Amino acid sequence: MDYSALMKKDKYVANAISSELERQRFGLEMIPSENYCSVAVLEAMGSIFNSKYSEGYPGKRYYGGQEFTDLVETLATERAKKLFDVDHANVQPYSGSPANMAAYAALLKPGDKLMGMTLSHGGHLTHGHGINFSAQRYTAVHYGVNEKTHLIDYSEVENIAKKEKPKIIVAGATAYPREYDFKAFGEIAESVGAYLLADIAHISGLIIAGVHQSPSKQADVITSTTHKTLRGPRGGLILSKKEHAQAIDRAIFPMLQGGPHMNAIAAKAVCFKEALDQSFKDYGKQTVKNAKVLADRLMEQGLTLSTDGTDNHLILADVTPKGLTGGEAESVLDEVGITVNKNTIPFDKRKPFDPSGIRLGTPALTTRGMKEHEMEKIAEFIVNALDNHDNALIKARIHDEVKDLCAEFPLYAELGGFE
Ligand code: DSN
Repeated sequence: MDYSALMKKDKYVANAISSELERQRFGLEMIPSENYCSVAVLEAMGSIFNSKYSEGYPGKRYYGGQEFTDLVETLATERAKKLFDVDHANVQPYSGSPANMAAYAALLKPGDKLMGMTLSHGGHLTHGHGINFSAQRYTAVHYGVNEKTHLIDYSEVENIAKKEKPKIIVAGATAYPREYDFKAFGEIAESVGAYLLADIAHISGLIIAGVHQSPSKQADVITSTTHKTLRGPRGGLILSKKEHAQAIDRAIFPMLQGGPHMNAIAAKAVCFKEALDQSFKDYGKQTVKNAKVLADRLMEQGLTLSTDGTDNHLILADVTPKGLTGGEAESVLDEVGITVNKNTIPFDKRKPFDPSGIRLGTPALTTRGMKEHEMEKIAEFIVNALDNHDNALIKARIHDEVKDLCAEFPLYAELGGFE
């Protein structure tokens, strides 16, 4: 990509992008909801489709000049259906929260009961958190994880569902390190006459890779973002059974959104093409292998992990045994070029703004080409930095080692620089 026009027009923004590129190139990005999309995806995202309005759907738009928008939206939709083996796909959601909002709007009436995982155990704001539209427009009830194991206890989910009789059950989370049993969720939903919504935002890439089970047989509706393990542009996606197709499409447009972001849809089409390739399956498998090695090494070196490990791309670690809060650990790791996020751990005694844990993962590192050997090194960097959080010399040395490791796995070499 050539940034010459931007550099001429606005040096402040150009400098910010240039600095962010350096930060990404020479840091270890370990926030599990982040990834590096391809330059092809970036090119589609930054394309002239940005300018086009196209309210409606292919073949039925409210503006003229749609021959090429129809083409890319149809490509994206058909590829999404093939990838996830579903009847229907809507590629217009701006992101994951609007996708969930549309799924509820399609299936529920205001006041209906929605049952999702509680935020403090790993659920998402849109799964019925009190300050979110999902609890204000609907009646929210929750399930959580077991206090001892931190695992979803499906018999407990069933008991709550039987007692509460929700109209919809949401399966999915943002900080659950284990595989979901969608078959169990499906049976529970069916037994109480509820719809099942699978929010696979975090694990969609792992499902495509075949390392996690797909909810496509059980779920009425599936929502996802496209930028996490799926490694595409910022955006959302809704997949559904045929019988919900019309309600989903109407909920997105005209109920909740106006003009779809056609540049993002073009970029989603590219991302889905990449994900249909065998190399994406290999990527998903390696992401999980990497996370398992990282988890094992972190535990060997004294960190306590929620559920004692991981089945997916993410790890939830209690850092209080190292004498730090989650917020402090995030800052210490930032200082050595390792980016993670502070995170509540289930049954946390601390407050959400400075909880006991950190959440970290392997999607972005795996995209760079890092494997098990690098995960072992990174586990050492992390533990060493946390153990020596007040030793500036040791932290500076670790930061140098982080930069050296990053240099071995060049990022966005095709983008060049801002020279
Ligand atoms: N913000 C996302 C995450 O980090 O998991 C969830 O929407």
